[in-house]
Parts: sequence; C-alpha cells; structure tokens
Amino acid sequence: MHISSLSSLTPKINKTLFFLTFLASFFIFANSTYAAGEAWYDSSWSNRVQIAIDADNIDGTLVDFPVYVDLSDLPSGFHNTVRTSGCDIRMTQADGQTEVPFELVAQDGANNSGELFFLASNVSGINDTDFYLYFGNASSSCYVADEVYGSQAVWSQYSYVSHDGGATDSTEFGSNGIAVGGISSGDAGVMGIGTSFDGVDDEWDLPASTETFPVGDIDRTYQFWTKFNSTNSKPVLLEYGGASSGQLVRLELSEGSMVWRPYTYTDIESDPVYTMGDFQLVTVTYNSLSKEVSFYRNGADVGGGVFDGKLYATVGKYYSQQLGARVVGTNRLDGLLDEVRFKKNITSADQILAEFVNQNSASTFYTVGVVVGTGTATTSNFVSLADDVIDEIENSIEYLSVLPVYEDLMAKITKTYGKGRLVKSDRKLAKFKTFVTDGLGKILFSNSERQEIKSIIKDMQDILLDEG
Ligand SMILES: [Ca+2]
Ligand SMILES: [Ca+2]
Repeated sequence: MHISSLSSLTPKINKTLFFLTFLASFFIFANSTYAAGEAWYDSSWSNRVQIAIDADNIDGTLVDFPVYVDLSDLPSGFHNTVRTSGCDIRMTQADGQTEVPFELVAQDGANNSGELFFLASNVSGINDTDFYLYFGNASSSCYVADEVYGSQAVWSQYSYVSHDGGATDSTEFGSNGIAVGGISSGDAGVMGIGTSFDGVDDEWDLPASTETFPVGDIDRTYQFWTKFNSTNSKPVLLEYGGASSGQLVRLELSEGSMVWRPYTYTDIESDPVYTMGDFQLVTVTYNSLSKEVSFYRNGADVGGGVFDGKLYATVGKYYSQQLGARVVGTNRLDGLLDEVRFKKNITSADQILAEFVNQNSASTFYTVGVVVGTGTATTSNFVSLADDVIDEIENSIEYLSVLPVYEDLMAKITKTYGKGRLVKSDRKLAKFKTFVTDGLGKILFSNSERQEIKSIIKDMQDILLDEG
C-alpha cells in the first residue's frame, strides 16, 4: 500500500487534494498518477493477485512456514486466465519480485479449485505479510520439483510430506506409499484428496529410508490430518522401527487419547480429547533435549509427558514401516488420512496453531486481493467482470451508488470488511460490495448508507495516506 509516490506534494496537501477529488469522483480519473503497489515480477506475466496473511492469525514470527492456498479462494479472473498446466504460476514476496518456492498439488479449472503450497520464509505476527501469485504467461515452463523454486524446496524442513494420505511423498526423498489391502488415495480430505482406510486390511507401507523417518534420539514432529470412524482396534496412525527397547515408534489412539508407544518403555498419553467422525489435526513433537513428548489437537496443546527411555536408530531392520496399522498387521485404522508430515526438528507451538488455522479455514488465514494486470495500478489493470455477474451484484442489494477506487484502497476495503468482491455484512456500515467493471474497481452501496460509506472510505484513504 504505497501511495507515497502520488506526487511530491506534502502528505497533508495530498490528502486534501485526494479527498476533494474523491468526493467529486463519480467519474473515472483514468489519468491519475496513483502508483502501483510493488514492482512487477516479469513483463511476460500478464496478471497477479495478492495473498496477504492476516497478522491476527499469527503469534510471534513464523520462519519457513509452508502456506496452504485453497485455489477456490482466488478470483474468477485467475481461473479464467491461468493455464491448465499451471506452468505460468509464480510466487513472490511482498516486493513483487523475489520468488519463493511453491508446489501446485492440484488444479481444477473446470471447478475453479485446486491446492497450492508456497514457502514463506517469514510470517509476521505484527503486520500482515503479503505475497503475490503471478499467472498469465503462455510460454513459461513449469518448475521441475528440484529446482530452486520448485516443489521440493517448499518442504526442505521436512523428511516426509504426503498430501494424499500416504500415496505420494512431495519431499526430495520420494518415499511413495506401497498399497496394501487394495488401498488407494482419492477420497475427499481436508485439503483436496486423502486416503480412506477400511479397518480390515488397508495400509500404506513406506520405504525403509532413514532420510524419511526420524530415527535415534533426535528432535521430531509428526503430523496427520485424520478422521477416526471407529476406536475398536486402538487404531495406529504410524508405526516403524525395530523389536528392541526404544527402537519402535508407534502412535495410536486409545480411549480418546493419542499414545506414544516406544517399545517396552513407559507410554505417554495426551489428554483424552480426540474425537470420532471429525477431521482433526494430530501433531506430536519430541524434544531430544528435554525428552518431552507433546501432543496437539487442532493446533491446541493437549498434554504429553517426559519420555523415560532412549530412542535408538533403526528403520527397516526387523519390520516394515507403515501408515494405518501396526507392523504386525493389527490395530488397523478405520477412517481417513489426509496431509501427513514428518520432520526432524520441532515445529513451534505458534506454527502448529497457524498451520491449523491455515489448513482448516484458509480464507480466514489470508486475504486474497483483486486480480491486477501488468504494470502500474492505472484503471486498465482491473479485469472486467462479465455483464451477468455485474447484474447479479447489482440486483442483490437495493439501489446502489458507485464509487471508483484503486488497487490499494480496494485491497484495504477487502481486507477490512471481508474477502473478494462480494463483501457483505449484517452491520449496516459494512453493507457494501466491491467489484470491478469497466476496467475500474468500484464499491457499490445503497443510498441510505451513502454518507456512512463515504466516511469509511475517507477514513481508509486517510489511513493509506498516513501509511504512505
Ligand atoms: Ca481393503
Ligand atoms: Ca490432501
């Protein structure tokens, strides 16, 4: 939100001039010198959309945070323009130019949906952290997985990441699941697809890789989006290791508690808060220094304890390693796994909570801006809506007045009052909608609220000017 380059006049004069112009502006001032937000990544790309992570959702500062983007949160202007392959997608930091790695897991242009993760090196808990998603380039190549900004770099902190509940591993180690019992991925999960487990003979076996599995007495984090349909068999999410004390790692559900069962050592249990039939995010951390095992449910700390043994380095020595059952074929999961992740370090409590908010309710975690075109934020940068969409908006509330607004103000309004162009609220003051037509962002509001809306917009404009 940079308006400082509006002119060389003092901010106070700028503010007055802008507001006077604004009050009179029921016409389009296409020749405005209003500056663009940030620099453009590359002129070969036609469009971008801002994704701003709301600081209210962040405690502390997050480092190397993989951000989930539900592509159904993006405007139709994205879905109408992006290539079917997605090979024109690029992600940058707030400066509009510094790239960050991303993984496009799925894209469904027919349904305007899809799943993308990008790596945020820092996410602030004080100010919103902005990123840009660029698209619209007919000739760009897809990044391959091991390129600098390719998918594997998103998961550089992880030893295993499966977006489909065990079938495929997105890390550089590529520990794809081996299907047992007729298991296959494809069932609806929390983010895109997951894997259903039948509780009879289904499991994913994973390769015996010491790269993939935390082995020995080292820090670690395990995460599972899961749903339990039945508790009968004390279902196991993960088991691997050997047959001697401290060689085995087993995570299972018992009477509502997640249990850390290291072979022959004392079990450590969470509070009995895990439920049946709901998707829930299970996170388990182990601190090799303090020996503390911590459990989280949906981002909240739900107990744990201090492990009294020692973990030894074994994988694939005696047993297989698998998701959804014990290695001896018992304790089978009747339910579903979606996102599964292992790390050889400890994810902070702040990050675990942010991950839950992001993955459980992406549209509250970030605010998506409007689609803008190449270059500066002049009127030509806005993508027009189809006539029928405009009709729909105009018919949906009472008689409206229209005010033209520009990229930064539009983003501010959207960020403050809701997302997208179909903003609505029970609060009278916020009962307006923003949209884009005739190449210009506009706000619609009913005449009865006109003065109040104008007052809000003026306040926002003042904020923008002050920030400039
Ligand atoms: Ca089966
Ligand atoms: Ca998934």
